[in-house]
Amino acid sequence: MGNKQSVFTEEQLDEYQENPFHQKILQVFSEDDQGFMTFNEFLNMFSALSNLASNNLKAYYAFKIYDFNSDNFICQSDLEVMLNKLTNKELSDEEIQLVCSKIMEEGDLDGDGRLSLADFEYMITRAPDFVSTFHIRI
Ligand SMILES: [Ca+2]
Ligand SMILES: [Ca+2]
Repeated sequence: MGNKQSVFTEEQLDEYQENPFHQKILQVFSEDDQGFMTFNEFLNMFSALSNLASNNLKAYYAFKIYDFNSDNFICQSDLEVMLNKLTNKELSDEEIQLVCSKIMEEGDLDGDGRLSLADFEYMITRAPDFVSTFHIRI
């Protein structure tokens, strides 16, 4: 028993490690490709994921995280990756396609077949549940 203090409670640590997105999260919040974080990046991550973060900030980081191929758009393939991770591949291909086209229908305002950050922010403002649970659901 020293004076060492962990930033996490054990429970938070478990939740973090089991989070299927944690690789991608590290990539978003870390400037180097290896996924190592500086202390400041680490603080940024936790402020973005906390309940105190503004909705815009959460939307921004959620967008970066869901943009798996990092082309600054969330397209069909990003959505497929996201849904597969979120559901542990329990959805059939048809179901995935259905959900993807639903999301595009809702969110793709300019009709170019992919979600820009602006499309995504607008979609989120209409789904406040998404934002309020972002710190868990990513
Ligand atoms: Ca993308
Ligand atoms: Ca669009």
